Amino acid sequence: MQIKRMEILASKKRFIKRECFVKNFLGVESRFTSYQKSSAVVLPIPFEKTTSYGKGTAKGPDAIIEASQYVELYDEETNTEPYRKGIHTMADMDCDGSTEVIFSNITDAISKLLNDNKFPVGIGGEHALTAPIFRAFNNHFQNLSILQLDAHADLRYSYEDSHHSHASVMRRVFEMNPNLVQVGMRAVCKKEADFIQNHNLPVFFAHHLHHDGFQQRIIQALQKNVYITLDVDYFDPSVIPATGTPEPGGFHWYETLSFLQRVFMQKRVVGVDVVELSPAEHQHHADFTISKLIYKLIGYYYKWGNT
Ligand SMILES: [Mn+2]
Repeated sequence: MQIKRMEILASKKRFIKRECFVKNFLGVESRFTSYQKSSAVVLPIPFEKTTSYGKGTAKGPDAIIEASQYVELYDEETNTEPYRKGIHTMADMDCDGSTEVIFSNITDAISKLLNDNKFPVGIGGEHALTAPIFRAFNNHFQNLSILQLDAHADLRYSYEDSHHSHASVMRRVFEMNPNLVQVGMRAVCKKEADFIQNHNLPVFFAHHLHHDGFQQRIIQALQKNVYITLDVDYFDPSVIPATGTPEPGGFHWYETLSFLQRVFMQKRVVGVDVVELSPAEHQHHADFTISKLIYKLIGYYYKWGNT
């Protein structure tokens, strides 16, 4: 497979050769990747400070970009070649130093993208980074919801003495903006369950979702503008085993795509992040699947998004 793609690359000369590959999502040539011409901008954020079980999310962005070199550029679902509309890849966010400084840099970087009318695509890294990303969206947009696809609610007030934990990230988000719609939960603690009930949060638990009509009920719970955060443990571990806190009973490829398509068609999706991939040896299918998912999201944005 790799050899075949390399032959294609060499013969069509469409791609940057791997030897001089410099962190470009999909590895396409520079006329498709300039900042100026691209609405979609990929921002790699290798932030990892609070992962509690399996580790390795700091390596997620590299693995996603590496795997993206093998993603087919034509998308048969939308009959489009989204890369032709431009996908710019930023340099990695610097994730050394204090969490406060890193978070404020993340918010600044996203704010700049939004001021430039970009469609930010954050790739993690651990889920904690969604809070500083969302802060920028929340400052920028009115009527904004956050749609969280995740196995976990991440609503703990704090976790292991940290307010910036992956396990409390959506509590921080909720404090900024209560328009939180959670999908796919199948591991919540009692306090989170109480919090969900007390605040009457629209939480679509995994065991609820295999009934007809659930997709539309979720979409009805969203405001006009939607930011999507996708923790890869939302997927079933058979789809994505490479994540720190896997939970059985998750979601599969096509049901996820059909749901996300509906969201893009019916709402104005203003940005996304995809977090918590922990690349593992012999599980490169997980890296590839997440790369392909990100390309799908960009494709949906170009096809149905408000560009
Ligand atoms: Mn999460």
